[in-house]
Amino acid sequence: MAGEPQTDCLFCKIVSGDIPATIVRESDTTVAFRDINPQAPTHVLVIPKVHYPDAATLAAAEPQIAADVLREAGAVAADEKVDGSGYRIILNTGSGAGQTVFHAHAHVLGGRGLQWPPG
Ligand code: DGP
Repeated sequence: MAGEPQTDCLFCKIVSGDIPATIVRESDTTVAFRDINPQAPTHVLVIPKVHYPDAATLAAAEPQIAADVLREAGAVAADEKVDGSGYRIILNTGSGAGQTVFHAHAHVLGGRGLQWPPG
């Protein structure tokens, strides 16, 4: 059922603690942890504790939790002190856009110059 933990979902297992991660922040509704394959000095993933396959689906079903994800992404940037120099929040949506884990997540990237447009 939408929103329920999925037994085959990697990020649900990080939420439950069954798979370890370097957690940098947690709120009632979200967890933020370092990406296993960082693309910048700061590369943190912010995920909702509830399972939805992507950010748009999350926002449609649980708009407050989607807002929580964005708020926490900003808080990560402040914690990491990349908010002053600029950072990027990325919501890859669909395999054609590079999404590989189908549990909604926001990438927070910073700590280096970021090119536009992204590849
Ligand atoms: P995306 O490509 O947008 O679906 O991003 C998924 C990210 O998840 C990718 O940058 C790598 C990261 N990732 C995959 N497996 C793990 C894991 O087991 N632990 C952590 N911390 N990150 C992971």
